[in-house]
Order: sequence, then C-alpha cells, then structure tokens
Amino acid sequence: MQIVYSTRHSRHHPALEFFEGELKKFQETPERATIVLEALTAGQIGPVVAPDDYGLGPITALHSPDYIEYLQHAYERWVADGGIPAGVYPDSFPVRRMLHRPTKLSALAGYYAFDLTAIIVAGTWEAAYDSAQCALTAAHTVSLEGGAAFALCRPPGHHAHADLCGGYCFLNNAAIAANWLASTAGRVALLDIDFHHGNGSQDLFYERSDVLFVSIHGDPDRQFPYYLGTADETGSGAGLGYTVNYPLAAGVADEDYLQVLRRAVGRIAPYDPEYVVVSLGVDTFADDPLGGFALTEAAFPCIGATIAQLNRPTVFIMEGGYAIEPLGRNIAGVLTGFQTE
Ligand code: OKP
Ligand code: ZN
Repeated sequence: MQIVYSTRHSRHHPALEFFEGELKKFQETPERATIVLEALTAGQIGPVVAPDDYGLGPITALHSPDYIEYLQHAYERWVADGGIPAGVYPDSFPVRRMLHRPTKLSALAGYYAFDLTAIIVAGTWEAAYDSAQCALTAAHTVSLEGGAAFALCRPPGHHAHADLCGGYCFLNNAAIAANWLASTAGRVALLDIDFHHGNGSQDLFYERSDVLFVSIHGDPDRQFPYYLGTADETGSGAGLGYTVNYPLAAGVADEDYLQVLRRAVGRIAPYDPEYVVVSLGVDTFADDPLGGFALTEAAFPCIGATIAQLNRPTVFIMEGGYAIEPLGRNIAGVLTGFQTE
C-alpha cells in the first residue's frame, strides 16, 4: 500500500511539555515519524510518496478560518510580543462562562487550546499543513485505486476540534480525510483505535450521519482527554446513532481488546461505508508511556486483519504511539495484518 510522508513534520519540534506536574521532554517527537518510516521501508509495506497539495479548502471545510489564521501567525506574533522563542504556551483558558476573545498571544493561545501540549514553534504550521496534506493524498489515492493507503501524519490530529488544538494535535487529519471522502461518497466510517478518545473527530461529526464515528479508548473518566468519550455520547440531531464509543478500563489485554474491536467492526459493517478511515494509534501497546492498555506486539497484526474484514477502501492515518523503539514494528504489524488478510 502507498505510504504518504512529508519530511516537513520535523519542523514541529517543541522541546518541553508540562507533564504530570513537571516540565518534561516533549514526547511527540520527530523521531516517531522517522522510526515508523524506517520500519515500513524495511518491511516493504509499499512505495513512499510525498504529499500532493490540496490547498486550504479541505482544511477550512472543517476548521474555522480564525483558528487557521491564528495557527499560521501565532509564533511570529508571539515572538514579536516578547514571548520566549521555545514556543507559544497558553497562560489561561476561557472555561465555562468566560467568553471574551483576547488579543494578547498567551491568552489567545488558551482561547484556541484545551491543554498545554499543542505547543506552537516556528515550523508548526508547515508541519501541520503537510500532515493534513498527507491524509488527503492517501484519501485521494484510495478513492482512485481502492485498496489501502497509509498517511504517516505528524503532528497527529484526532484531538483537534474546529477551533481547538490539544493533545499534540492542530489539524484533524483523519477528519479532514473523512470529510473529503464524504463529499463524494454517501457514507464514510471513521474508526479510531488510538488509546485516547478522538474528541475532536467525534465533535466534528457529532451531528452528521454521513460519517460514522466509532472509537475504542481508555475510559475518559481516568484517561485523557477526560471530558469526552463516554458510551452515552451517541450523536445528536441528524447524527443521532452515528457516534459509538467503547471506553475500556485500564489494563485491557489482547484477547479482550480484539473482542471489542470485532464488535466495533460489526457495528460498522451494516452501515455499509464506501470508505473506512482509521485513526491509527498504537499507544494501546503495553509499554506505552501515555497509554494504559496491555496489548502485546502480537495484537497489532490481528487488529489489521480484523479491520480488513470490512473489505472496504481504507485510509490509515497515523495518530499516537510513544514507546519509540517498538513503534515502527507495531504500525507495520497493523498494516501487514491488514494486507495479508
Ligand atoms: C495524543 B494522542 C496524561 C497527559 C496526557 C496528552 C496526551 C495526548 C495523546 N497524564 N497528555 O491521542 O496519542
Ligand atoms: Zn493517543
């Protein structure tokens, strides 16, 4: 299958993030993408291509123009305003009934974010833009040729809302691809198997029936992103019944996880989607520093094979996975399991 990769991801490289009460090394590193690329190349998964440029249209189809304008210029304005060169960090968040949109950059940063990990550096916009273009290129390929493609997106996307960054995400790559496919197809399924709930994706499609959002993730009562992702969120309006969440307790291992995945796939099949988009995170792996499940390496090919049973043109979008050394193997495992099914 085609692998879409842009070297410009490396322009997004914040040094530090606020993690469990301390300033720690930023965990969503450029190395993540290069290790996946190496594993996919070594495993001969498919040809590696650079993304085509679909412009801003498919991005602003989901993200608000003021948010995009903010992302494009935040860093230069921050530095001009006397901000530290390390990156744009929010200082406050407008929660609940606090509604004013301020001009001061550190406050505007909080206006457009829901946590402290979507740090904007000089090259963040270019990296995020290319990440979205990778997703669109993979979607385009699959729409022309069928089969499957893998977008090696970095930064990831599934936490990003229309006008909110967070959870290392700026532009919602999977949602942008799903929305683009849905504009010609009647039905697209977006299956999110990252350890963390895809709050951005859910929110973007919550009132729509043309994109079925199905997510398996750590129970948000204990796990990031905390404030969305419960089983009783099922969509609203025209979208009622088109959001399906499977929150799982910590410690879930291969057998139990695969059983839930089969149930999720069983929920998608009768929807009869023309395309499947997969938000592919492998932070479900036991040793992941940000995950809470207990999957072994052997689970990942089974995950790929289970998704292949849908037998639909499928676009895989890279999301999380922070245990660096096994990251490439685990992603390759899913794609190989999918291909050999
Ligand atoms: C991004 B993706 C928990 C802190 C969580 C952000 C995690 C973002 C995950 N102590 N920090 O879904 O892999
Ligand atoms: Zn994750």
